[in-house]
Amino acid sequence: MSAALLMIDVQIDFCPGGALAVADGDAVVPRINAMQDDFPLVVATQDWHPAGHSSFAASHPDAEPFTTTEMPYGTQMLWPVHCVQGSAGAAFHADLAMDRAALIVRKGWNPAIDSYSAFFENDRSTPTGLTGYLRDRGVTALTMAGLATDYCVAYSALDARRLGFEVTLALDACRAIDMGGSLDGAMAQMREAGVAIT
Ligand code: VGL
Ligand code: ZN
Repeated sequence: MSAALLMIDVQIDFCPGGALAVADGDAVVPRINAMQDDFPLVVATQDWHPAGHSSFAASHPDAEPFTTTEMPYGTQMLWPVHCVQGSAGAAFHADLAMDRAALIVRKGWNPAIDSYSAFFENDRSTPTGLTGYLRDRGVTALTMAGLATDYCVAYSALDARRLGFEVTLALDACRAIDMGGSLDGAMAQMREAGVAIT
């Protein structure tokens, strides 16, 4: 069995002061840094949207952030403009140790489809390529940490279980957006799917 640490979206825009700030989001940084040496492989994801991305409320006439719209692939939450490719807010938190990251998976770059999961876009079928990378590297067990617990972390954990990986959620190294019961719902789904929560 080979294990990998997946560091999810530890970016400026998801930290206090950022465009889509998660409460206490930067608290994950020292925790994730401290975990890295326990893993032979470290992989990071980076939310990476083109300007005018379809998940931004500002890209839809009269739409407010944190409302939903129907996309061809299903219901999509509309977000404030965040993690625009090359912007300061899209950068990893400056204190996040990145030297050991063997791979950075950028996601959400397709203008027409959002991508919460590290494995599939929000149509739940277009792959990012991470599955093949991990399988090629002999990885069978994944530990996940980062932002946000109820969106990108949860979608990644659920997809990873579906793909047959052992999944552990390092809950104290995650922080949530937690809107309208989204955290409780995500935690229930992850427990149901067999995600180990520590
Ligand atoms: C995320 C909303 C929009 C996340 C990314 O990283 O959880 N959430 N884009
Ligand atoms: Zn995003």
